[in-house]
Amino acid sequence: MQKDYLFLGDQSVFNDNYVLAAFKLVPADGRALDDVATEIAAESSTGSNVKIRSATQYSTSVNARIYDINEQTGIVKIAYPWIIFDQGGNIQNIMTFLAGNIFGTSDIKGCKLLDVYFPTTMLSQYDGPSYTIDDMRAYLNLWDTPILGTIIKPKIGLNATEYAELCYDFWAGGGHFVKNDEPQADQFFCPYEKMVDSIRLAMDKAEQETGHTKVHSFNVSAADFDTMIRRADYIVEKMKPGSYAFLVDGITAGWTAVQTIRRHYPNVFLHFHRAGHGAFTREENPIGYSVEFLTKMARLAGASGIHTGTAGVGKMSGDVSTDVTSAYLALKTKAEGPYFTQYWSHIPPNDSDLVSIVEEEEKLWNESFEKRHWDKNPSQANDWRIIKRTCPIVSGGLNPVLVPEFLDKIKTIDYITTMGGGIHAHPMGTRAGAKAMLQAYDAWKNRQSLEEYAKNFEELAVAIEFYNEHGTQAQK
Ligand code: CAP
Ligand code: MG
Ligand code: MG
Repeated sequence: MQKDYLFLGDQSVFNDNYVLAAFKLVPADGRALDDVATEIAAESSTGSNVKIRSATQYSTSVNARIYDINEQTGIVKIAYPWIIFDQGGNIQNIMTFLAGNIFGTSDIKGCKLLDVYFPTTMLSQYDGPSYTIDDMRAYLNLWDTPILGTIIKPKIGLNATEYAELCYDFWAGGGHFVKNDEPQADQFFCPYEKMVDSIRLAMDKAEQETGHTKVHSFNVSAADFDTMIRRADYIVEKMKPGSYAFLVDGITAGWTAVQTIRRHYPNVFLHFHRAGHGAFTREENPIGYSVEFLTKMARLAGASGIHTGTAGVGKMSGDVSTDVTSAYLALKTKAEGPYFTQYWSHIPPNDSDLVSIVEEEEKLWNESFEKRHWDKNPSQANDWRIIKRTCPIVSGGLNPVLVPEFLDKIKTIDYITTMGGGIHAHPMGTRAGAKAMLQAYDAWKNRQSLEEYAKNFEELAVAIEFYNEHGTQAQK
């Protein structure tokens, strides 16, 4: 037991100098919860597994502080002086403290970081998002549906021309947004620069035919930052400003890769793909962190969008509450996490202006869903006091048939959705898949059932028949 980290009932942790973290701890056999909690607090802040003699008065003053232990639930709340973190807004360093060695210590059988609270003073040290869904909506001139996208499938293996052809088919069918799949990079059968060049030609043709702007999200993850920057710069050179996003595989490429792209390209939508997150976030994992925690870290890092799951509607694990809470933590100025209410603002929560901004946002939030339309100048878009929002990217086993069910759960249109199989498995092909997707959202906008609406739209009718038989639900 390392008592130097035990501050049960300490109220000073709420004085805006501390990051607050909620862990669910399961002690190793025969160990007491409070004993193990002090080991976790020591290892995730200043100490080791034995009381060190070299601690100074100052180092002791920045010890993590356990301020609450719930013996019934195993929930332990620990406060970290936020000045212990690397200066200059470094997310990687926070992760090393809070989600580092403690996952490996033998003191625990379970250590799940469920939620985190960032104090107001700390937020100004971190980047937060720069280019957001509001900027993308303006570029696409799209205000009355989510941004409707696809992932090119097969996941990998097409040459640049075949890849671009599917982009054209989807965009010509009315789709707005295409993304590389998470492993797409510079493979010998699809050289990176040839892929970019082909996509530009396909985009130009689709824009000319449809009269609408289009967006492509390019995976810029790579072996090193120089290569990432080289790929990103080629895209900047070849594509129109606003017509591209940069996708980073945030878990496998890492937080420093995410922040490098955020800082080099503040005027580009930063797409955080979370492939690999399941190893940390799945409900069955007793060791790791929650989707809510990951989503908060991504917004702090400045992701313009992060995948937040399909609220149990698609193919990935992840329950409604987790995915909806995460989407709201990404989007809202005041958002309820599992254990903490987070204010994404540089002014204190009790500031009367912030109170009215939050009230106004809540009103706009409810209206935009009911009206099926988002206002063109969301309250927080250019407010110096507010950390811009990160938009949910909703993907994973979705198809046109699942649109109403998901909308009923998420209750906002402010997200990007990407359907892979939900477009490219359509019996009439990719272009029809895109049309079916748009028709499904049109049905929702017109408050009609899909079946009713499909009476006049063959692509949706075929999608309903096909995906009811082959879609995600049937595969479960
Ligand atoms: C979806 C997807 C996405 C996952 C990521 C895939 O394809 O492209 O990477 O959705 O999961 O490779 O599976 P489908 P999450 O639409 O064909 O399923 O969004 O949960 O991070
Ligand atoms: Mg074609
Ligand atoms: Mg994918």
